[in-house]
Amino acid sequence: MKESIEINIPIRDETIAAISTPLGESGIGIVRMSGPLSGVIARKLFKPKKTPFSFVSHHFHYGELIDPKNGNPIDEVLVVLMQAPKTYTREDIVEIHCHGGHFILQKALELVLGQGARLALPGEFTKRAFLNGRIDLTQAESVIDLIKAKTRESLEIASQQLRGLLYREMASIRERLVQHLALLEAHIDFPEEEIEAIPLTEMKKDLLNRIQKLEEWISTYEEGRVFREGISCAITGKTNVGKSSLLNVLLKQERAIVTPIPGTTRDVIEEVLNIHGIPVRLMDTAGLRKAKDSIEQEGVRRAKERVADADLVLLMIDGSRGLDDDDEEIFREIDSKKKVVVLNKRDLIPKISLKTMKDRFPNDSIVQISALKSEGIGELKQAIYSSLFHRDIRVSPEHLIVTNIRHKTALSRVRKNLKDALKGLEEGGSLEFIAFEIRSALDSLGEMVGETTTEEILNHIFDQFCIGK
Ligand SMILES: Nc1nc2c(ncn2[C@@H]2O[C@H](COP(=O)(O)OP(=O)(O)OP(=O)(O)O)[C@@H](O)[C@H]2O)c(=O)[nH]1
Ligand SMILES: [Mg+2]
Repeated sequence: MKESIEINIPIRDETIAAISTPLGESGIGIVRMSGPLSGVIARKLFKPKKTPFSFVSHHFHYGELIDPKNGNPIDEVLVVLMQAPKTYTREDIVEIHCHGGHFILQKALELVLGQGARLALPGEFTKRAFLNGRIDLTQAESVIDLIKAKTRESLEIASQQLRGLLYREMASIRERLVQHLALLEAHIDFPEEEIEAIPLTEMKKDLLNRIQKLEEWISTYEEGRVFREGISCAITGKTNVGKSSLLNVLLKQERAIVTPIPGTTRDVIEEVLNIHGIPVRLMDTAGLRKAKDSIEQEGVRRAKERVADADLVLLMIDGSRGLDDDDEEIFREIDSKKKVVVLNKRDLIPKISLKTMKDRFPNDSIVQISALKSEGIGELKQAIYSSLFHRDIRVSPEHLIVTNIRHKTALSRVRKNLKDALKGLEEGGSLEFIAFEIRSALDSLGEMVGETTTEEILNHIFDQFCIGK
């Protein structure tokens, strides 16, 4: 996709190895190696079933994993050797597919390390794929997102980034900016020479187009972030209003204890659920009131802490009881939070009208539900979704969505540079100034795709990976 690049890199002639599947009991588990020694090590540890034998690249081979010290078999395995450059890292890769036991995998890894490989750092396989120029930095980042995706939508966004959508869009901007810059610099360096005049109208038009595109992408970030990272959502309200019942209804399981006794929930109960593609970390918390004992006091303290940190609050009110001072105090406390008001127990005779609530919360959505009878739940989910998005966002393979703050920041810088360059063109500013802005925009784009990214930023990105990826 792009030329291999020179950055201050760790020694890549080392062969790295790791267990690439999760630890625990499973049908198979994989130890993976990457680097020049991979093939040599595989030959020492693998006893093929069929002889004579030689590895065919990218093919599975059946046999035994043996301890080279004594020839003792460790496990029945499949081994695949993938010769560079058509591999994940563009280096020689070997995968040893063992049975998925913790001990077997540890033993296999030990044998591999004993033959001269070293343990891979988190994300080091993907980092090599990046450093060897197989993928750009935005694609490398999408690998983490892909692994961590919790809904179809977050997976789709990560996958479009892995396929290089963001990279290609950036490449297209860079290509044009480089052309503009070349023209500007020619005029700066050789003002006397007879060179092609700068097509000012065309350059202005192009910059304007690019700025509009950038704006469109930047504006997807709010939504993109929500899909990628999900949100935290705390249910709060007085005791006995039905918070735990709501958690259970949303999860479709009896997760939290529900009783008619006020003050039932003490600890925060947390579960993730998918609401129209958004991973929502839902928290049931202790009911807020003057706590009767120190356990409840701690519960109330934790509840308030979670409510303060939550991205969204579900403020729950028992519609079959009137409002009192305790409700008012809670209303005041969460006044500034983004919230959905949930008027529960609509199966009972109402004591609070919808109108009263609308007057009290003119800017928030209000939903009437019955957690007991599981009524109004679809409406509540829709209200949660709408409270996060100002518009309906399409998650599709072609529609670029920015989910990463690093990308958003870079795109915003580029937009600023291009706006200043355009202003310079319109107001007859100096060519040096316009060239400077375009060069700065190119720098930001280079940093975004990883061509001029500092080691510190790279480490920060790859540290988020798991070992073996
Ligand atoms: N009629 C009716 N009763 C409900 C409804 N939702 C919850 N309840 C009842 O209200 C009581 C309290 O429910 P919980 O879900 O434990 O309430 P909570 O807000 O978690 O209470 P604390 O944990 O004590 O703060 C239980 O007896 C529930 O069955 C509802 O929609 N209608
Ligand atoms: Mg409860």
